[in-house]
Amino acid sequence: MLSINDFNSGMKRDGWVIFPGVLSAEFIERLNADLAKAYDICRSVQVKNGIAENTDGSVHHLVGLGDSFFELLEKMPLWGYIKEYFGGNFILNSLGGIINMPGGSTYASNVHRDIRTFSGNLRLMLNMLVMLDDFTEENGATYLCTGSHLQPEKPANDEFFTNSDRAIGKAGSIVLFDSNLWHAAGENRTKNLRRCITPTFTRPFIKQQCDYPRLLGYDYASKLSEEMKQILGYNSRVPANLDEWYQPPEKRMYKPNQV
Ligand SMILES: O=C(O)CCC(=O)C(=O)O
Repeated sequence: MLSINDFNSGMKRDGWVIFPGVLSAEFIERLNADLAKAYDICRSVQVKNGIAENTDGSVHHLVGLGDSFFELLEKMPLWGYIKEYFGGNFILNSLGGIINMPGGSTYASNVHRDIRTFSGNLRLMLNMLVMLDDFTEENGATYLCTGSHLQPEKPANDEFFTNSDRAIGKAGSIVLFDSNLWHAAGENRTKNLRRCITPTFTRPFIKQQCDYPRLLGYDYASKLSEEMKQILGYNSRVPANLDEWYQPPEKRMYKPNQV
């Protein structure tokens, strides 16, 4: 595993690092089986709500859509690096995935970054990309514009696609990248799917893309480890009335150490 020093210098200089071979083949198989079921569920809502066109191959909010996604968070060996990146506590901002289909493209194929406001050296958000298939140039390995986490303006497409590196790795590898980094999914020129899970993390004071504690229910906290409560956002909830607000520190919805 990467040393913390190498992680820090890679993130600072390049804006991204890769951890090869983090997940086992057996676990990847279960993640892929759950991803297929989750896709059917997400797709039916995308179609029902009239947003089918640009969302093909995308899944969102996998919390609660399969046991293996929970297990991914419970067993994740990279929390220490992520805490180092933020310099303290952090939470899950979103838990989605991309099924890059042969010849297909999603909104993730456009050059983009996942934080709307460029935050420069202020670290507000981090992307994770969990490879569920081998990522190759042919099947659309993600383009990562190395060093562009320091660049507020979007690069022109030709400059971006000429100069970017590719996130090439075996299934089970994990990439972490600064959310200021410009990136895009590549084109899948093979006959097979190229799948990944794409969690994002933020400092705890930033709104989650979906309110996971409310999705799971506040009572669900009793089933969770301290670490999972932290990551899912149970320590940084927003009180909705005076009774929830006036509480001793240990019972507060927004705990004192969520800076
Ligand atoms: O699927 C990919 O290669 C890119 C994923 C992506 O753009 C994202 O996670 O924001």
